[in-house]
Amino acid sequence: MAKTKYMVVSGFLGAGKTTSMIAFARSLARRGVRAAILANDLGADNIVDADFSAESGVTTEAIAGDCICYQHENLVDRLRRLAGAGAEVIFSDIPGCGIGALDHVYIQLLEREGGEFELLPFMCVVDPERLRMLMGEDINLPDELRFLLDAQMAEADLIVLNKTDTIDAPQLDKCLALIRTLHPDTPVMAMSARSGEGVDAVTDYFIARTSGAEHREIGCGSEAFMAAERLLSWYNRRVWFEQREDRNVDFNAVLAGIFEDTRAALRASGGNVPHLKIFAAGEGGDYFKASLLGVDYPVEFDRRFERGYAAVSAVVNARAAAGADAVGEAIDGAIAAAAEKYALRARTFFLESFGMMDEGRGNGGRASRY
Ligand SMILES: Nc1nc2c(ncn2[C@@H]2O[C@H](COP(=O)(O)OP(=O)(O)OP(=O)(O)O)[C@@H](O)[C@H]2O)c(=O)[nH]1
Ligand SMILES: [Mg+2]
Repeated sequence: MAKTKYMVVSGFLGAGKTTSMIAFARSLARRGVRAAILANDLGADNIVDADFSAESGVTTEAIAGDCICYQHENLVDRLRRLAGAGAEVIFSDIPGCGIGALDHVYIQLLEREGGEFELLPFMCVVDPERLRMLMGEDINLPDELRFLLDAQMAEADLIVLNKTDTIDAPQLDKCLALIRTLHPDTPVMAMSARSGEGVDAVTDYFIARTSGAEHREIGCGSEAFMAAERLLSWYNRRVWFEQREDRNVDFNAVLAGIFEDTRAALRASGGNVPHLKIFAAGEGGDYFKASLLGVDYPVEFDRRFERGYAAVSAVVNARAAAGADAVGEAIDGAIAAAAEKYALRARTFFLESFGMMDEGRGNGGRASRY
């Protein structure tokens, strides 16, 4: 029997990893190849990307709680399960601030599972807008984050410039030239996961190749890495909004308001949010999913509700360049404002919020006396 193919998709927050994995899975489905997504994130639960991928019709499992780099047995279990259920190709992403999966996932899989899986080229997805950071431009993100963007490309076997629908031909050339200058030995391809342009060509490329899976020195754990991670925080919340008098509340407006109020509060406190996402499921396949890729950009609605509801359960995920407290306050305030404006009761059933380098996150809940 053919080995199950496995590919890690890395890339900065909001680069389009999830959208790309869905697009690749569809491209493979058109060829009669069954693909699955193992959606990875740091939070314990309530991950927008997992819900969104599953709603998009691709077999999806979530592997949460930490990066796949640090839960090898669990990762292998999940891969075996998906393979057992018929997946011929499995994609998994890593949290958008992460590096290190080449060592911790690919090389570990080779060493410990003895080539049970065929490792496809390690992919890094890049957003042209974020690439401006490496062109010396200010896009309102801390300079320290440049390290991550570049290290992610340095780790990859294949760099995919995504979102080509957002740039013109000269900008495309400029982006490709920059990537080739920074990483002259790495193949670069361009596509739009959203429009589909170039997706089949990228799929043709990676499906026919394997990764060398050799260690590369990219500064994992370095001071530059720590400095970038210290600036980032994660926030996940699931809220149940309900309204007993009106069965047709316009939740598109409610959720759009949460984006706008969060944006305003973070602007006022000087923070930014490289990726704020909200997912909410309606009935019969109806759902809402939108993303904000920073306080200076418009909200992108991947899908709006087709009808009104009396109540919805919304999952809010923020990956912010701001302190965890500031992000929490901004979103709490936005949710409270939405509830008040639309006379909704808002009940929170899940909440977690942490700075990437917060001591209490890593010490397993032990006490300190310093
Ligand atoms: N215009 C355009 N937008 C895209 C494309 N690919 C993704 N997006 C949008 O960019 C936003 C982020 O995409 P995701 O796929 O969620 O990005 P991600 O890398 O998985 O984000 P994180 O998991 O949070 O790091 C969404 O609003 C997508 O619809 C593309 O090719 N073109
Ligand atoms: Mg994602």
